[in-house]
Amino acid sequence: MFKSTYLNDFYAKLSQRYHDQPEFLQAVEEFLTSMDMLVEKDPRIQKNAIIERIVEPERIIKFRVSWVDDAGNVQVNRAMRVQYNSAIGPYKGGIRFHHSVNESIMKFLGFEQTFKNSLTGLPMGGAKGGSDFDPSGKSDNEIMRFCQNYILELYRHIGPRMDVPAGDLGVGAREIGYMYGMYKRIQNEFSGTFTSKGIESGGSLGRAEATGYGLCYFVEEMLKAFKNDTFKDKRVIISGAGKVGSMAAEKVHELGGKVVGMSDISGVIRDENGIDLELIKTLAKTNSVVMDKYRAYHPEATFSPTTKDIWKIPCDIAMPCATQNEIYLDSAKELVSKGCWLVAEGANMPTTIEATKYFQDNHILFAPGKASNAGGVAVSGLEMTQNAMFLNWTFEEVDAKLHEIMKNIFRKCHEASMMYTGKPDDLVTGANIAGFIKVYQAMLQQGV
Ligand code: NDP
Ligand code: 2IT
Repeated sequence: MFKSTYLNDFYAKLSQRYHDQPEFLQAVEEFLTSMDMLVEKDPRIQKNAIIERIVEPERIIKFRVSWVDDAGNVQVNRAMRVQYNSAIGPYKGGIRFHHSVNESIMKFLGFEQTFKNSLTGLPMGGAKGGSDFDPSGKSDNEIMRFCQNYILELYRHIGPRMDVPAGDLGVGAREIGYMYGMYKRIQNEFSGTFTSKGIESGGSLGRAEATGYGLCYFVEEMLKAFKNDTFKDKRVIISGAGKVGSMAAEKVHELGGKVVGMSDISGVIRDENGIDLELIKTLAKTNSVVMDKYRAYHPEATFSPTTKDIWKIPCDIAMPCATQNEIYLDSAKELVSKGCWLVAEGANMPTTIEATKYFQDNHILFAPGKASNAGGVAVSGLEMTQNAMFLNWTFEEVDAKLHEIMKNIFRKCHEASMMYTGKPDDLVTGANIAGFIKVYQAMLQQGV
């Protein structure tokens, strides 16, 4: 599978040990493919067991969360925090609430977060946490009680210089507010231990927009470098109408592109006039799913209840912004056959390894999530800075810093791609190597 026998032996053992963790193995396999040329060139990697160490989380904390629902019944959920790597800064990464959360998913996310955070250039280690608690259909009070009980255990393991959680799938400013409120009560200090907080609670302006906007800034750099082009008049499709997808859509429209398809768990809307984002925002205030309600206001649009039908819509640019493994090989083929020529991941690992390879073999420009969706955690880093300094930057200041960080991430990936593959556009390899090097150097400096 890999050119290096050392990596082949290592991966064979890893896949035996973690045979029941497919998402984790997928993320590691993708990463190791980029390590092939590096381990050959630099024997210190093998000698210091850097790969063996970087692939194992430093610590996994697993716990039970018990809470009482509105009907008075006691409910039990499973939760964990994976503190992956602290070589370059305090553990940092989101919290996910979704029924699918398990150790495999938490580990793949924490692993990728380590390199993503390194790419931002800010001093943040990698982590991820979550629970199989599903906020959809729960009352506000139930969500508050769950979040408070979750923190009753997690508070011991986090802190502004230890581990700083944030939002992710199923966790937004409301959930962060309840968690931070409980944490603050227990610790009796306003330390900003969480990011993506509400603005009044010490959050940063621009954090809510950061992942989606950052994704578009990254794509702008790709368009400029590889096509001497811009978003103007490009047809874009975006899966997921959550925090990342909706903000990406907003920025695409602002930059002159047209979002012609969007999805959520209820299905896919295709609107050749451009998706009505104001309507989606209004519907989202009172509905957990919105796409199935869109046609009542825009009968000219079409709807499909099958989420993967989004990849059948002809487009120039596809932005998967929902969840892992949304684009399998069949959808990749569909996209390419309908004329898509750029894919940029807003979600974490939304493209399978086979689909990614298909895009690369067909010369589709491809932006890997650990680089293209790093804007969210980058502004989380800026939120930590503002909290530490006890001041607030304006939206324009934060957005300008985000823009600069995304340009830098693109430049690092582009340069590493050129240096290690001889190709300018292998951003998968570029992101893996550029993200790895800083963490690796810090691990060498700090000894075993
Ligand atoms: P949200 O919970 O805000 O939104 C997720 C969206 O995806 C919702 O619209 C949800 O629909 C939809 N969705 C979930 N599963 C599917 C599916 N199988 N098909 C179609 N739509 C689906 O999460 P975020 O926007 O925060 O996160 C989205 C992705 O981006 C995740 O992979 C996350 O890890 C990643 N990410 C998030 C960052 C952040 O700062 N928030 C930063 C970097 C990456 P519904 O509401 O109907 O369930
Ligand atoms: O996947 C991600 O980068 C996030 N969910 C954001 C993490 C953060 O700490 O802001």
